[in-house]
Amino acid sequence: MAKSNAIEQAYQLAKASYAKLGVDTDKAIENLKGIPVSLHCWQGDDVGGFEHAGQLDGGLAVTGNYPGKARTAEELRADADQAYRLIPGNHRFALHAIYAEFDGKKIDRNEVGPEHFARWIDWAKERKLGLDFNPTFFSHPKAASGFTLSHRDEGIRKFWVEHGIACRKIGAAMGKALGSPTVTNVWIPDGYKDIPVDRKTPRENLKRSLDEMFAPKIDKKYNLDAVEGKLFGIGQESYTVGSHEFYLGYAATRNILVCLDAGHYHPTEEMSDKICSVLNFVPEILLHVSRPVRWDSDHVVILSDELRAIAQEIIRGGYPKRVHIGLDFFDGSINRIAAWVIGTRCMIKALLLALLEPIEDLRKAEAEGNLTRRLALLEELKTMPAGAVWDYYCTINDVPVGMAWLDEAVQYEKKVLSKRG
Ligand code: RNT
Ligand code: ZN
Repeated sequence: MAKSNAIEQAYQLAKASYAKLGVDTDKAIENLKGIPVSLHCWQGDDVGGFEHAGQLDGGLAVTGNYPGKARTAEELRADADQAYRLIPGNHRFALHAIYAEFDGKKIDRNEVGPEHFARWIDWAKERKLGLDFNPTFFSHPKAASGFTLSHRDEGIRKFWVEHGIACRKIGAAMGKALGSPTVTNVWIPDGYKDIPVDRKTPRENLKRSLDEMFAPKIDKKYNLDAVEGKLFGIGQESYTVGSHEFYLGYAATRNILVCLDAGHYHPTEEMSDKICSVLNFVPEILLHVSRPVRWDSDHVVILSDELRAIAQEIIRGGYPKRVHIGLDFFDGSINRIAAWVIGTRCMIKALLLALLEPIEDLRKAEAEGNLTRRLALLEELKTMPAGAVWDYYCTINDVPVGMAWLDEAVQYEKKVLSKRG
């Protein structure tokens, strides 16, 4: 794509404006290139997967019936390819165990292996994408009771421990093949709809299961383990076994990653504020960037104040190497590729905005107690020409500028998605 003159000129003007504030836009762009975002495969097919063993459950719900969702791994890969063509930079892809390819064989969750992800790994390798992974502790007959790793039945509990171990090995195989560690994230749906009398036993079971699951040593060069807590789920309103306190304690004492999901807290609580808190106690974290609307609704991520705050915390804290940015939303009511693109472009934009702050100046003002300057500068920044820098970033990354990306997504919808019936 030829660099358009107007975009280049607008960029030069923006660069000069930012320079007056002491911000180097070229440097911001350089830094932005090095921050990958992990796109979640499950936006492409409403968390369906290819096992077709059962309905989506575990308190997860996708609403909307927009036509054209991916029905096979090939379709999902093609759709993801289309999304990546519209997203600037080099990124990652996050899979769930239910996206394995069994080629017609019947393979249960505890028997899944790297060979069932061979095509995904080849696909990622060709595109220089890193992969992340998730064991799937839902949509399965052995999860139908609402309990998995914390189950009181030893057989069921062990089954899920085996699934967890199998998935960590898959994560390691992915990380090894792609030369970049896979973050393998454990989220379980376990909990009660109504008030339990014994909150203790399931948590003790979960702790034991996790210890068994994480017992096989895997090189951190290949796989990083993460655990994701939650406040509540649909049908699990009264009690969540894997609460935040539980997992923070677990991750901190085991030196593994904790995953913070933006939709998993009380409605007035903000995930952004937790990043530098937990990084005092765990080596690295995984983020599930999502957008809760009144509940953990997993709306498509937009450039909200909270998204900006998340990016600011990562950049201001100097954490890009310790914070793995993953997305976690699913909307079946709009074009699913567009949903991926909107959410991911917003995440990248938020990072760019954070990189365009005169952070030393702001920090100095704060440290000196000059809170007037801090507020004035923060407000001034909101109307700086960041859009020109963003357009330029898209251009140098050979992806469409402005609304042109949507035209391409609509073309693909006409050519491909609408034929899916
Ligand atoms: C559920 C968790 C979990 C899932 C994905 C599909 O509340 O956020 O991360 O969304 O694993
Ligand atoms: Zn999540």
